[in-house]
Amino acid sequence: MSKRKLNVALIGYQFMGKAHSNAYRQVARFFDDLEVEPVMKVICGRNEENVRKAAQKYGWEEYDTSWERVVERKDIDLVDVSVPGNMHAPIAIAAANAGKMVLCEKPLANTLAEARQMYEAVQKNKVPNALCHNYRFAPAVQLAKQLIDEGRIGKIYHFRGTYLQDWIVDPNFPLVWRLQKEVAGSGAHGDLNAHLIDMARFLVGEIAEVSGMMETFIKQRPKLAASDDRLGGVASSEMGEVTVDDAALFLVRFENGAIGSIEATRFALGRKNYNRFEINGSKGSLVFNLERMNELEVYLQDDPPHIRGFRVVQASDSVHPFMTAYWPVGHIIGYEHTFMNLIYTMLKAFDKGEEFKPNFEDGVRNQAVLEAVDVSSQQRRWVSISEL
Ligand code: SOE
Repeated sequence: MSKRKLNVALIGYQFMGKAHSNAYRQVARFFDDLEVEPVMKVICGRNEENVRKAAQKYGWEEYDTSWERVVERKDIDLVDVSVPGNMHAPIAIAAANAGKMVLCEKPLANTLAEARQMYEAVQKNKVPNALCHNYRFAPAVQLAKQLIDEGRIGKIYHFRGTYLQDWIVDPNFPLVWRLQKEVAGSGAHGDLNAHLIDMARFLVGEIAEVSGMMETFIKQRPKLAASDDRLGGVASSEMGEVTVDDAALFLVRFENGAIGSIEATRFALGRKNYNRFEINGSKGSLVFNLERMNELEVYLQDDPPHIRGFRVVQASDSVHPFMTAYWPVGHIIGYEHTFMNLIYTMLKAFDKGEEFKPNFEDGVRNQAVLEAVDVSSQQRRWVSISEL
């Protein structure tokens, strides 16, 4: 069966550009039931030499250095925004105004005001929209959602989320864009807590109020001489100001009565990409940790008392979400597959004219929580999301 074509333009070619390119290239080869096939039309970036190399390496038909030109192209159906946060709003709004479908990297924007403008643009133009919180699409996380929806965990009392990394502990680590407020919006908070907020809302429900604190341990760093396509680069001898948080943690009260804690840091030595949550309910508990992303720990109070305990479910059987697309039972998947699963789900939804989640509305809700924590930390008080 020949598949319908959907022409994609990707803005950005670094870390996320690589992850998204891989997903577009592979998705239709794994998911047989996908009736639409993404065509990798054009990749866009400011540096011509780099974007030309990226086009060749990742398999894009063309490259361009002007996102303004790309979003206006008649032959483009979907614009994928995979650039630093300060450029999300202008590109996504222009794409929506040009009638394109839009996928945007997280966090949706650098401020709540920008996020709201982006949401308005997709609403006004009635364009399908998606937000790239890839961890929702790990099969073990989808299984957690299924168990909660089936009522197996009961009424949820606690969400405990920690996202721990250690890549900037060295004071000589250079001032990359992720450490500059005018580019990234915030530090560990928007980069990592955004994932946990999205996860908490996905699994537990809407957040009502927060009380938080944020800290920047290293206030000056060597300016960047040259960046690499990972997270770092080469330090220069000149120093510059770090204008974002290194760590941000907060307490949460959910609308449904559950309470929680959420913490992100880039200063937890030994923790590389420790994105973990624990949920405790009236009938059981769940634990997920990205560092062991194929597994979900499940505790069920209804088990016979003599064998009650956390069991480790490897979410890589054919009954688990997305897994039939890949390998025989037990042949596990990795980080890049979370993007494939997301893009598969998004393409399928867009093709059928159905809503995809998380979308820009979720982006606004996530952003409101991020901003409430910021206000709470500055004013040293509890902040209701409805205040913003
Ligand atoms: C770097 O902190 C980073 O790559 C984030 O930008 C991603 O969103 C997160 O998934 C992993 O860590």
